[in-house]
Amino acid sequence: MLPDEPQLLSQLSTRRSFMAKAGMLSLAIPGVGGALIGCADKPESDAAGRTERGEQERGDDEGMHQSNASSRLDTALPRGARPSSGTPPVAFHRFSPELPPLPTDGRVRLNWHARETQIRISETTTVAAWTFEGELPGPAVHCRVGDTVEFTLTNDVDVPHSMDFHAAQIDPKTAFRSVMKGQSVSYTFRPRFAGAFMYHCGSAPVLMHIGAGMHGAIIVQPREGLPPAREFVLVQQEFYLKEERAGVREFDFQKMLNGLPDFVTFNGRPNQYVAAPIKVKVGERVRFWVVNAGPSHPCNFHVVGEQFDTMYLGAPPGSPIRGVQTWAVAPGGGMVFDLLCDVPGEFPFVNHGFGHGQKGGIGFLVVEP
Ligand SMILES: [Cu+2]
Repeated sequence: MLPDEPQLLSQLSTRRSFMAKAGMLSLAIPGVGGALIGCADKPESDAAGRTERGEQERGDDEGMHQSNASSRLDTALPRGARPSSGTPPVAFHRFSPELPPLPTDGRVRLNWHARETQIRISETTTVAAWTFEGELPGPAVHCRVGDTVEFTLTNDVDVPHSMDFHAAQIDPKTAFRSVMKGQSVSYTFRPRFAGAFMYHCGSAPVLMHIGAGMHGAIIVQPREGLPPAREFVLVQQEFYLKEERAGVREFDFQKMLNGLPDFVTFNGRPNQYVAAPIKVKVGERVRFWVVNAGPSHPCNFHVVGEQFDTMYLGAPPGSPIRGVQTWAVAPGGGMVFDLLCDVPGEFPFVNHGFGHGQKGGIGFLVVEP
């Protein structure tokens, strides 16, 4: 239960409590909740003026930039994202699993915003999400080993946020630091290894920021390429939600700690690829880039009626193993799964930890003749 605002204002005694209250008060102000501009698989391209690895910052400093490890600004966050007044929910839409195209010039320019967005994840459920670019999961990023990723995060809301790319090797204290409302952090990196990598907000408590929606996938192709395939990105996420209030369900930090999710999803909507399957043609090779955003449970990836022709333990095309039935993708991890669709039919892809498959971690791959 949240205290009323006069009570809040009487308690603005420390920076920590100030951040708690500011975060909650802001959500009652129309417009602060964040407008949607999200697009699931279309990175923006207007960042400019970057220098080299993680050394640049923008915006008002005032000692508010802190590494996540030492940040004490974020301890209010277990209260969760509240429904924001005046901001209509984002209508239900299928999250495209298609891998977006590679950049043509070896550079990916991402100018992203941290926003609070109400997102309808099923016919009956709208969640108050914390997002990158108003989407859940955030937009999929696609590049090659050695490409240059120029990234800027601007925080539009009062809760501090940050960005941690698992595909980067960079000083996290500088690059992955939290930024306050109206501030930005910029850094540049060049992925060293191919693979399916997670990105996420790393602000404390990380469990809340990942669990409330601030995560996604960066897919790094090897320079030498992989066999031609139909390529899809699946990000698994667990949802831990409070009861509905004013038509919206907030995220529940205590439930996250307890680890019994309400839903488990691929790309943020339970069962969405049951309702609208992924379709390919017989004879095609299908490649699933699977990232497990967690925050806490494995993704035991399996395709019913199929076997993985090849999967890669790391840095594809190195370390291939063949004939795999199921592989557990760890929270914070990602794996690449190839299968040859030489038999027509409807093939469920599931989290074979079936409690979680039952909670929404399932979809259909339809192989058409
Ligand atoms: Cu965050």
